[in-house]
Amino acid sequence: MDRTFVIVKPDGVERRLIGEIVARLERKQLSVVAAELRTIDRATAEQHYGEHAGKPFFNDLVAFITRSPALLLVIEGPGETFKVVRNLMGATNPKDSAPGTIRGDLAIEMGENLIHGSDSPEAAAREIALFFPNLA
Ligand code: DAT
Ligand code: MG
Repeated sequence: MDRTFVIVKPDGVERRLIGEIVARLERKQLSVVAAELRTIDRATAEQHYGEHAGKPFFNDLVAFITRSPALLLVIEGPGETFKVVRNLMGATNPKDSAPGTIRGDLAIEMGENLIHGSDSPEAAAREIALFFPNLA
């Protein structure tokens, strides 16, 4: 089995969309293998989004992801799980995300796009290790 890392971001928790978002992953036959509701600390957020350090939106991004609890998830599927999740998420900017996707159906602003999913197997391994260091 193959794992990826997902965050239901603070806007998703605040809007009471945890069930909706997790249901979409489960309906696809993906499994939740670890879950924690946690307010992400600033240092972890800066490490997680390190690829965006220095970009004009970086400070707003870190402030957003740390503002209230987020649901951290390790998701398992039969293969290419990161890609399956990315397809369910939809494009980064919800104004471009296709209907039928999580962002396409439920979000409208780039800064409040509900869900994070690792963008490669390497990112999945790195992010799972960052957020769930005790997971086998
Ligand atoms: P994704 O979340 O689809 O992997 P990303 O890794 O490129 O997208 O960016 C991380 C988050 O940063 C994204 O979900 C929303 C925000 N973001 C990305 N590009 C942005 C931009 N040009 N302006 C404002 N926020 C942006
Ligand atoms: Mg990304």
